[in-house]
Amino acid sequence: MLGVMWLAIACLASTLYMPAASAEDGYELWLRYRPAGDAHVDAYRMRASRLVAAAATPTQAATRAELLRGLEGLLGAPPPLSEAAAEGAVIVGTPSASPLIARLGLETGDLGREGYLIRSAVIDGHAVTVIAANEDIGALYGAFHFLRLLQTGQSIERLDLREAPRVKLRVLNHWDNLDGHVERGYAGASIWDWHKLPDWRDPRYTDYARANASIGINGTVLNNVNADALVLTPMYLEKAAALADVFRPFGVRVYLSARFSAPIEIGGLETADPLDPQVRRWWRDKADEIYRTIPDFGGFLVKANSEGQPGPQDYGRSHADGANMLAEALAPHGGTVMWRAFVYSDEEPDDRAKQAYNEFVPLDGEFRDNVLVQVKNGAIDFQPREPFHPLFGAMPDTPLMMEFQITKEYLGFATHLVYLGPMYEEVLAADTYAAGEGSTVAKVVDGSLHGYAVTGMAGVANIGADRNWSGSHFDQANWYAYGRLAWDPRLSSRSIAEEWVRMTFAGDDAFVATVVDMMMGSREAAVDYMTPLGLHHLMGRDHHYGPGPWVEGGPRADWTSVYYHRATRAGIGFDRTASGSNAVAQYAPPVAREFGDLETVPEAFLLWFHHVPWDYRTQSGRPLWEELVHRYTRGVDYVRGMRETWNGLEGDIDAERHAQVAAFLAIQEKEAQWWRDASIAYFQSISGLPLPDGYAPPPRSLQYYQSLEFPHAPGSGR
Ligand code: GCW
Repeated sequence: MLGVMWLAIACLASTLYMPAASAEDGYELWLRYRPAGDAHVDAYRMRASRLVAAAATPTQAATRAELLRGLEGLLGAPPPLSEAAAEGAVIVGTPSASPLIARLGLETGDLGREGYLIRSAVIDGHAVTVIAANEDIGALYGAFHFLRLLQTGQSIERLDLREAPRVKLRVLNHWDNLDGHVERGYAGASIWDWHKLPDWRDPRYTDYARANASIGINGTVLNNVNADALVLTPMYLEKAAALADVFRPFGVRVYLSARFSAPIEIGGLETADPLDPQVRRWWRDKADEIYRTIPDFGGFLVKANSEGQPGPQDYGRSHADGANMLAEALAPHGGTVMWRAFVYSDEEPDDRAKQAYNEFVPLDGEFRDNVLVQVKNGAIDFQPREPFHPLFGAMPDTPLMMEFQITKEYLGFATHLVYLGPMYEEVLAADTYAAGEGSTVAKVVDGSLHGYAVTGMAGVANIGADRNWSGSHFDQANWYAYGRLAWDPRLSSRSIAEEWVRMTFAGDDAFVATVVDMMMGSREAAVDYMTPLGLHHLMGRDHHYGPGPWVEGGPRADWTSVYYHRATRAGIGFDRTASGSNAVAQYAPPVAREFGDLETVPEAFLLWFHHVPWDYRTQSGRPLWEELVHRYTRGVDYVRGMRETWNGLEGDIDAERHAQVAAFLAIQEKEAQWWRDASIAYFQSISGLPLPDGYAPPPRSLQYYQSLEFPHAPGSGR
């Protein structure tokens, strides 16, 4: 009796004090599957009354499990499984695994390996929904799409959807070191627990793969491009293989960053010269060994002869020589080399923005078929805004893949709410004019412009061991948007944001519209309070936290701010026209003309391409100096507005996430103000001009802002 009582008390205590089983800590990302709104539940229940889904392969099992989990969450109970068609059944699979789907004789030829269709159909007189694909992985992607329809409150009647990815390799790049530090990571330590691998496979790895599959990401580079050769030793390959096993059912392949000098460091050779037969042999043997351990290994990502990394130029060879050697080793196994074009040298006096183009364009057509050249979206380095990289469109015979940064190295780390969708969209929609009007960057990347056989997009991950994965709730949207755009670079960032808000926070239409509007303006606001009018690379030295427009001196000019803004008493901006570095000439003639002419250059790129006097009249009619101050101030105002808006949404979502976002917005406002004040104080000290009327002066002296130090800012390179 006493025992029973104790049990009862214990149960009561546990219901009272146990944290809610599904704490709103962000762990579930956009896969929360909370109950669908009343308006839809009945219709959804009728259309998803049972599930016909095989589970004979790991991918099929994952697909079935996800549908059961999702439908249970959304509709209150998992639908019963069945083998036969029945009214309202959801039938998922491939013609070879599902006799019901085979009977429909669907046209799936154009869907490829990863595509799918979702269609309302009638089988044996029963209205059903079919999710069909050629391969299991396509069916999994289709299942996630179907769940997304429910999560976003859309109708599932009369469906007729066909989807296939427009880009083949949709890859995350983790800049994770083997010691757990994440370079430019703001979400805690690396999620890879190398020390406990391969024996301990954290369940989190499965959720990572699910999340990626839900947005179509099909590859992951596990380690930093500033690579440690150790990752290629047997001990680490075993660990990588364990991760590959977890990811495989979800269609996510493992890649590794390869250090070019690995043959010396772990192979005992005297050289890493790509034309040396022993070196070539070493890489071939290494590739064979890797594929014995990881049969579906994706390939290598390489940062060579960039920022001190070893590379083929150490031996007087070209990037093509280096890439082709690795490509040759991987080719028998179907692997790919992703060779980065992020190269620049302090020994090269030319404008840093021009160097990648100068080095790579002459190599067009010299790379093996299984090499992609991976190009950052802009020519400098993931700045809040950059014009598209001039390499896009300039290498018709070499597949170029896009490299976006998801982690916000230059956009406020984890605490600033900056939705990057509009930035990605702006770059993808930019017209290179490489083959006449309409030659957008998206068409270069998806291969349609030059007929590339392989295509790819990479995103530098913002994922870490933080419970919410990305360091903040809103940074999850950037992971999401990257994945969706890698699948289809033509999507609109607004529609992606809408989907994400509905899935992540739910809420009614008014809530969604308010939050989406807030997100859509957030990137422009960051540009305003950090680097308006085409300014760039003005952040604190090394850690890149906060403003540092005064940064000068040090090991190399192109790591300073003064190199980029070139402000003097007379004016400001980097002259990249014919009278300056002539970087504009790297663009196709119509673009070069547009950017090179003060009359036509978009104001957003004014100081990227032109050096102009402080009294230069901008489009608003304000002189440049006043326009700068105006934009810095406007950026801070936008953040203040986001704070107010968000505070007004209290009660619309769970208190837990609301509170953290509110707290982070307060940090953002403080830091936006800091960026504005410090930048104005600095540029005023150069221009010598009075502050325009109506603008608050910086509250502290320039010396104060310059004296701030942040020795332990997260994410530093090492
Ligand atoms: O953005 C810069 C970063 C470095 C990074 C480098 C690169 C991995 O500041 O931390 O190194 O670019 O992309 O290689």
